[in-house]
Amino acid sequence: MRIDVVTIFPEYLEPLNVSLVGKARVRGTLDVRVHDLREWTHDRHNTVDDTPYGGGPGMVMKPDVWGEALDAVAASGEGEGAPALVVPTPSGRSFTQELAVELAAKPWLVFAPARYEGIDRRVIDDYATRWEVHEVSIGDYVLAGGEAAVLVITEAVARLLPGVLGNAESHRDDSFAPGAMADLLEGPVYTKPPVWRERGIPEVLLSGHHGRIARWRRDEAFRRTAAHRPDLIERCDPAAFDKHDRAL
Ligand code: 6GU
Repeated sequence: MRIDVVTIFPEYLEPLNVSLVGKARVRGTLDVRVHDLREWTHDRHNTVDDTPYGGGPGMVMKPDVWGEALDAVAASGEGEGAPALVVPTPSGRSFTQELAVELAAKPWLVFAPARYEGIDRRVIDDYATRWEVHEVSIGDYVLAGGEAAVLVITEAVARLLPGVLGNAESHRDDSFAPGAMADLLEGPVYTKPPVWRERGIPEVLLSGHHGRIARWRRDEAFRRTAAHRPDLIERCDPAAFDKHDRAL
């Protein structure tokens, strides 16, 4: 997969050199290219923003600069087809594991994170006539810019690429992964030593009884979900639990 990021803060994307995403880049699974938006300015001050039409606070990112930048990035991938454009914005649709899976299937993503009050609307409207465009929010809070969202989305997508996680099974019980545990958060996990600060391990985990262990994990996941995310309990399918238990 190829990922391009156009930003006025290229340094903000340095974490893409670290850990899972950094390793995927070194191995060639992921081709990440970070570009400074100001490369496509023409004035002495490298202006990327201007005052909003209709008045109001803040500044709006200029369409001409973004247009040149996105055209140049697209041209650098001649023959690869059109990329999917991802625009992080608090007014986008919610980023979910489902969208991460959808984006992980694309050969090429271009991220356009905004600062200030956002990008001139005509940019999104223009590219949407030729490219697939996803306006995405990573949660119900406001960040100073979309760069942190690019890090979040890239990590969620990269770990789904074939060969990036050491163990394909690692996906299976993920909170929000499809299957019998869909819509449940993961319960607690334990490792050695068996006693730490006088705290032991739940007996069932030492029993070697795989069916009982799976059932216990499901119950713990349910308990945790009810406590932290009652909204997810509403969505879950009791028939999936029965099927899960019959498989044990
Ligand atoms: Cl994607 N951008 C900004 N600026 N704020 C956010 C966000 C994105 N998602 C949630 N809050």
